[in-house]
Amino acid sequence: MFNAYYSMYIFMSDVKIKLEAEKTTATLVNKVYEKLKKNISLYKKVVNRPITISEKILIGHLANYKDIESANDYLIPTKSYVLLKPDRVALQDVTGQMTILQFSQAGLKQTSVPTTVHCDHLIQARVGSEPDTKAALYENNEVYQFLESASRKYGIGFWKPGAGIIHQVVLENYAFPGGLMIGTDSHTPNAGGLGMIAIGVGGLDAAEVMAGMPWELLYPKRIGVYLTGKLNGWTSPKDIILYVASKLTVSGGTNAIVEYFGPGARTVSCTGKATITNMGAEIGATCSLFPYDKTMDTYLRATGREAIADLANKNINLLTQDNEIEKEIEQNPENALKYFDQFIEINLSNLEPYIVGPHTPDLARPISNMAEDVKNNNYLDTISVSLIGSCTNSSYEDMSRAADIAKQAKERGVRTKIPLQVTPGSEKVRSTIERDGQMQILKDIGANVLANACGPCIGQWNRPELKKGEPNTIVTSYNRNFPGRNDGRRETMNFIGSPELVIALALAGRLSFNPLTDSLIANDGTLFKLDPPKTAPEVPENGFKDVQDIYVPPSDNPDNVDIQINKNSDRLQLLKPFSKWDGNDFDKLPILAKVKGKCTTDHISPAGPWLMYRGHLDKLSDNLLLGAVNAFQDGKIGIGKNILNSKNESFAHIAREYKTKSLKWIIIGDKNYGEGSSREHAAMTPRYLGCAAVIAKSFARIHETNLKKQGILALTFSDETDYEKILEDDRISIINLKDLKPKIPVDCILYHKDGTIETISLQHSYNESQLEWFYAGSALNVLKSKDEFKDAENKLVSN
Ligand code: MIC
Ligand code: SF4
Repeated sequence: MFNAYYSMYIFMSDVKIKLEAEKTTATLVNKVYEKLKKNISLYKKVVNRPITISEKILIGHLANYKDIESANDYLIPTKSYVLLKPDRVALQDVTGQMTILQFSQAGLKQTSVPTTVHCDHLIQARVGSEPDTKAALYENNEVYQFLESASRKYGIGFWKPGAGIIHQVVLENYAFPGGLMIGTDSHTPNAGGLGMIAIGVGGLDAAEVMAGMPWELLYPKRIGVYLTGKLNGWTSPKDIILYVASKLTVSGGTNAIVEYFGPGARTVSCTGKATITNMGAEIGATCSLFPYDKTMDTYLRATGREAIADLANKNINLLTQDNEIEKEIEQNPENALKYFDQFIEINLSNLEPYIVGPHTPDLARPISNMAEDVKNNNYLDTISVSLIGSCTNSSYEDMSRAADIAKQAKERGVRTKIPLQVTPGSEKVRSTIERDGQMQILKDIGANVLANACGPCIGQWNRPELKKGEPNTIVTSYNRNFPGRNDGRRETMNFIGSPELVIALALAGRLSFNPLTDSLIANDGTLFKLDPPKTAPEVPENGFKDVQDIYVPPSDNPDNVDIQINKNSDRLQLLKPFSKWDGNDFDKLPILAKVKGKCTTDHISPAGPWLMYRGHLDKLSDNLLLGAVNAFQDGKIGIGKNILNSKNESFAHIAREYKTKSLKWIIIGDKNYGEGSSREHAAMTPRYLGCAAVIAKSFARIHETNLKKQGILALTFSDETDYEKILEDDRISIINLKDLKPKIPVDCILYHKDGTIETISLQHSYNESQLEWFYAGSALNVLKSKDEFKDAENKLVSN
């Protein structure tokens, strides 16, 4: 369906299928297991204790074997940086543009690591799947052409628009137990459902790995989640992660790997596990994962990867934690602290369905408390739109359970009271549920099917029916619900639950409905209660439908492929290197913004209509801090005081003016600054407009790395209360920059308007090599100065 449109707009000459470099072949997996075996056996001798699954996979991917010998000193959780060799890189179409632009600067002919690009974020939800995909192909033609030609040239697998959302397509085709993958999207940990350590990173991290360099990670601590019992009734895998999020909060997983295990874990389907690990991003975890088990075997076989399933079964000891750990915890849960820094136990048999929101994914309550919460908080009870699907919850099992609820309604002549939008995660699932009837049942109760893409999850959602500023409630089975996230409107309140719960709420049309206790009215006027959804098949009984023509392999004539960027393009712009540090301290710099409260990457560099400029740094920079709440001005959003004229103007406008005057500036952040996505644009746009430093109470992991990589000094207050000392007209100096050293605090002087001066102390987490990024102006400048890349010729030119 999509392909006809696709070929109308995208040239596809000289596509010849030969290279398999981008695939996860059994040979590759075997090689990974051989290395795991060797490294783990040495590590066990060194630490002399049973080890967990994340330890096994990380140790098995260390870049330097000799580091294992000194593991007791070298691998200190949250203290040591380790160098790893990932097996794969996954890119999506909006972060992938910058990644490829940066990779091209290394001047290599091909990527060194299997890589794929997925066109999912740029399709706007307007009417429905076909017209929306067609419109996206037309509107984004230039970007798709760039991504496709670069993929074919550099040996990257290219998944066309309509093929599906990155994390689903990766799960169906590339993820494998025991592997290590990085992806330029924060929900890359979705692949943890298939036993892989999969971590979201900024584009430059990915570009470096594609260029063959090792990848650096702060060695994570471990959070163990021990599952017993079995999900039943209305409770689904989604409720496990919503419950965990409520316990750990949006920053509780920072620099931690969350390991799920125990008898309960083995009862959750592979795709259900992926829902849980996907949403680990919402607690800021480095990643989450499950040990290998039968459900993964089932999923691998159903997706045509029998050889990998066989290999995994043969190497099961490498892919599961040592048996002693679970046994010891069974005897006494306190033993968990021998292996984990934090421990949570959940009896799935007692877990209730949860609903979280609005505006933050850790504001959770069991559905039984929702009605009261609606009353107490004056939430708008009437729901405007319900949405299911996304990268988080669109598996065959999810759709089957959602369809089970829909069927009960259909049998009583009931349709949803409000619009129901379905965004399938992949063409494989979409076409299979079309064949098997689930989609038809959903349509029968009123569902509209959107493209296999991110759409309303990332602000690519056109809602002309909604008046400007109109408060409204939506319910989704997605993962994020920051203000402005879904439709660009801060007044929209997004509540998140499982797909089956969302369908139930859509039938009732109100948030306070509890399907476990409340009744609906049938077409004949009688009252009825919905039965809990029946257990659904983990994978389709008749196999997944085979889907053709959604993928373009790398060219076997890469030298003949040209990648062109039009120099007048407003979508793509070649990157100019950021200038290196000029050797001077930051002297009396103004504060562009002091941000109050939550400041996610969606607040710093919003998505929605801005997604189209993700390959054009200059244009994109106009969205700088659009959603940030100004701490100085009673919660004003996106605007602040321009010190050059004392007027209130948008942050982006002020920053541009400072830039023209060569005046650098500073951002002050609150807690967990940069929470959420992996978009390095939230570091590149401030850098481009002259940001020298961000000083925050704390940072989210990916964003902190992105700031460092792009050459912005990322600092935290030694004493959080110093945040209060910073006033609107202050000038800030950060001194002794030439002497920055790992673990040594940095001095900062506040010059207040009334003439008083205060000195405060700041911390940082740079190691020696990261400090080089700051001095060189960016990590990319460091990469380009390395011997192997020095003479490299950038293959990209504007015409
Ligand atoms: C998101 O869910 O916020 C995104 C859009 O997928 C981002 C990536 C991006 O901003 O391009 C993410 O999660 O990293
Ligand atoms: Fe796309 Fe939403 Fe998933 Fe991000 S969270 S990859 S925007 S579907």
